[in-house]
Amino acid sequence: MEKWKYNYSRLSSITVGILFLLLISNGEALTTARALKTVLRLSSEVLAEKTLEESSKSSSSKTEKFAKPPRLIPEDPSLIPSLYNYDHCPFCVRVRLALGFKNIKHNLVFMANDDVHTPTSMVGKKIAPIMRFPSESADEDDLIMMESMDIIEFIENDERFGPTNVLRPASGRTDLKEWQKSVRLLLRNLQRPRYVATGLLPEFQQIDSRHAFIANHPLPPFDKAEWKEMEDFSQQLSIYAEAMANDPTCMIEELNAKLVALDDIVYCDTYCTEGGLSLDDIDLWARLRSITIIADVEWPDGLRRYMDNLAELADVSLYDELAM
Ligand SMILES: N[C@@H](CCC(=O)N[C@@H](CS)C(=O)NCC(=O)O)C(=O)O
Repeated sequence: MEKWKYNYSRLSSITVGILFLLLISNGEALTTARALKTVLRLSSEVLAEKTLEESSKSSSSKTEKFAKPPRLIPEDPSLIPSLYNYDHCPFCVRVRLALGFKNIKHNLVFMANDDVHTPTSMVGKKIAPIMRFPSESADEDDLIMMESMDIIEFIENDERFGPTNVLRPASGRTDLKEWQKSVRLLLRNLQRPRYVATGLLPEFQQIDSRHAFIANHPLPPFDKAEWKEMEDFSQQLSIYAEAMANDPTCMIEELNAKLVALDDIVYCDTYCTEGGLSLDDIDLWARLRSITIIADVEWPDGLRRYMDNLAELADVSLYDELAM
């Protein structure tokens, strides 16, 4: 495992190298901004790695601060587990968060949204997330699991995946659930058209996958049955096109107010429920990540730090750079 660890001095020289390239290049502002962000991310990874080393040296007393376990990488790369997922899917993001918090190396397999064969061959239906844990012996089949919370429970309770039960259980708080419910339709209206319109998400790289998503995901006020009853696909397509063409200002103002209310009930900028990082964060952050695909949303400072801190801790990126 040691040889996979970042070497501090090597990473520093990479950072300096990227900064140098930035200084001598005449690249566009966007490219420069992105490269700078990469430099900053790499630098913060160096810091995180150092902090981790320091915290493992000092046997500090139990605090609410989450101690990320050391990187877990199987010696045999064929044993690295694979998560079959869609990038936009909050249930998939739950699993990515848990794997990230636990620092478990994994393969991310982004399925096309119209790919029925891959998930069906593993679990008998089209669904994501699906996790495949390769078997260690030739006589045994790989373990294939679906259901986000079952997968998380499995990796939280099995010592092969490092320290167990590093996340606190779900608190059962109803305010967070109610908040999520209160924005469900609003977010559906804003997020769904953007997922396909960016053309950048891995599951929507081809027209068939974008059309499969549109055919299966109604926009309010239509429900699933009304959507399916529509005469032809061009009707659904034009509703999506209209949703992108319409001015989103009113909906975004409503969302901004909702985020202010959420900011009040999120406990601090590293976890949402008093006591420490928990399954509440797995559920809430996975949903909130999707909001970052919407441009011009005003995030309250504390909530924004919560988003950024957990993105960094779990190594799951936000959508800010492709927001529209
Ligand atoms: N309860 C499941 C829900 C999974 C789920 O609904 N996934 C969606 C994607 S977000 C899905 O695969 N839907 C079927 C489809 O897209 O065809 C879990 O927590 O894993």
